[in-house]
Amino acid sequence: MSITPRDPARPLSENQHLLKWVEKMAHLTKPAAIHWVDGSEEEHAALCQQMVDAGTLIRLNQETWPGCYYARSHASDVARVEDRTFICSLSKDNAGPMNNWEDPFKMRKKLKALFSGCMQGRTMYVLPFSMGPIGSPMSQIGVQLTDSPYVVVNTRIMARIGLPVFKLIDKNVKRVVPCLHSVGAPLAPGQKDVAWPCNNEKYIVHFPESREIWSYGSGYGGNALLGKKCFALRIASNMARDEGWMAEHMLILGVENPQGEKTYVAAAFPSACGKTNLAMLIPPESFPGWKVWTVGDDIAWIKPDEKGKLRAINPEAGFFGVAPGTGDHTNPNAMATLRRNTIFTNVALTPDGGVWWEGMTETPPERCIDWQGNEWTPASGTKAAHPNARFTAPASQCPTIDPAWEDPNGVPLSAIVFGGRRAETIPLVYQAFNWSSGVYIGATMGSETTAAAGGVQGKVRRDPMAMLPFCGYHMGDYFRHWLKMQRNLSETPRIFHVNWFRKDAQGKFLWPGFSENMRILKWIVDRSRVRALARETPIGWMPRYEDIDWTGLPFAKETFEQLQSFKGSDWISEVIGHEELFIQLHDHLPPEMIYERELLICRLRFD
Ligand code: TSX
Ligand code: MN
Repeated sequence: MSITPRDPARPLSENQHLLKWVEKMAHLTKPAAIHWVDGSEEEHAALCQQMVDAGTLIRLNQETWPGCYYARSHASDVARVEDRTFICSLSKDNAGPMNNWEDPFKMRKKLKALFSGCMQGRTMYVLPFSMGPIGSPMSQIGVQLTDSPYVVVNTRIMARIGLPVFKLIDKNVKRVVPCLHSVGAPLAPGQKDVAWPCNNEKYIVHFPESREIWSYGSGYGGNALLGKKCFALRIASNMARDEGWMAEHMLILGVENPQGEKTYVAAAFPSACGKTNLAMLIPPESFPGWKVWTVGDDIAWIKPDEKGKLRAINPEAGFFGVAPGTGDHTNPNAMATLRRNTIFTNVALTPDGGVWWEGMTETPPERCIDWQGNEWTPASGTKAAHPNARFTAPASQCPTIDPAWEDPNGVPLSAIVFGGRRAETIPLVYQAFNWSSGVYIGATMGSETTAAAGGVQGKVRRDPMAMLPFCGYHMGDYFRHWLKMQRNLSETPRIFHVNWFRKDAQGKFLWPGFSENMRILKWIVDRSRVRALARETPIGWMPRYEDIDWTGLPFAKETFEQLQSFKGSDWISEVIGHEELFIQLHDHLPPEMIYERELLICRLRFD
């Protein structure tokens, strides 16, 4: 008996809104075929085979890299395009000064012209996805129409997709966020496709009031995997403000002590601070019985429960991590996670059908094919992998994945950590006095641009709560929302600031970082449980030398004191930097931010 394969053109939903929208968008974009994504293993295998045949994917050596594939993007399509990202709220004021804005009516007109016939010769996939565990009260649902099969197989890792989501949609309990995506490369009849179709003109557009996403011209990362930054941060931050919860650019981890007690911490860092490394931290050997569990590495949705305590879910199901710099020395858990069922993009390909990137091993391979498809040797003088090369890996494969990572009610949050890359001025760790001073610390956080990111080396860029590129409305209103959250809480998480990147006068890192960050995490966890173990300083609570567990690490008290030191004069310039940000936001800035700044100035001693 043979089983007839299902006809992918047959709708998998009976939801009339969805059916009508799909029809309307197909009429606009003119695809050659429509494929309703069921999320099955067979469908996944067929899509991968189709992309291997088309040259979009290379199947890696299945002995050494089971279930893994490799993709090279077009050289012009390698990262999110912030200058092409728009928040099209009805009023410009609502988008705020940190976002690009365009009149939604004008933008719709522009998009309709761009999307008109843009899927000709391609298949339009109807890809349903749940951000968060299927059916969790904290989850949200979207449907992405896309002409990129690469997006489909990546979203299968990054979100929950397919039949169970269509089932939810047919129950009609939650509003569906419509997401339209095209690589913007229609094919004329008989025209041969390229390995990575995309368009030079790119638009990543959000309509916050109608909760829609339209993305055109890119097939890469956050531009194309619309559930991630577009939905889970920019649209969700609007939903969260309206509904009394928070959509944050934060990792979530659980610290377990030798008594088996678990404390959950969320942390926001700008890029290039090692968020994924912290989420997967392995405690030093001198911390027997301590364990760090991973809940998520990028996004947290946080909501008060009926007792007034904050609980958090990771809306994602996978890690879309930066490959370069990830290795057995920096993050063995990430390395174990990506050993199978992973899609690699823009890394290098080794002769034995494996992958390599800078920082993966100490010694580079003798030769490989670089991310642009050229022969590469260590003598080439170029990077084998693109600095923004990525792995897309299932979170379930992480050795330290938290047993509660898919708990529909989330995990209870005891601490929130902000951080940045700062060679000077900012101590290794300090704790905010209270919620509003913590919001001030998050609002004013900044990070030094690294040469790798293409910026000027060493200039502080303010990145409030690491949300600068991801807040879907006015940053001043976002601070107000943070402050207001306290009113619905019986207990607020403690707020901290860390800086793993402080340097001495010779430019040497003062702090070993990585596993040793466990010592700081332990203090954070202790401080979240009890009020002892700290002293009050003008900028916040700080551990004394003896408040840190130094077991197994001979660490000089003088170095620690250097790490924790702060100079009034440095901090005055720092506060002037805060002021520059506030001026930009002035007409929406909550008064609390001004008062916190004034209090900070008054507490600082001028020297
Ligand atoms: O991820 C990092 N973390 C967090 C780890 C849990 N990185 C890498 C940042 C780039 C993404 C770090 N880099 C950290 C850190 O704590 N600290 C540093 C700086 C540093 C680099 C190297 C050494 C010490 C500090 N030492 C040696 O190389 C021997
Ligand atoms: Mn991120």
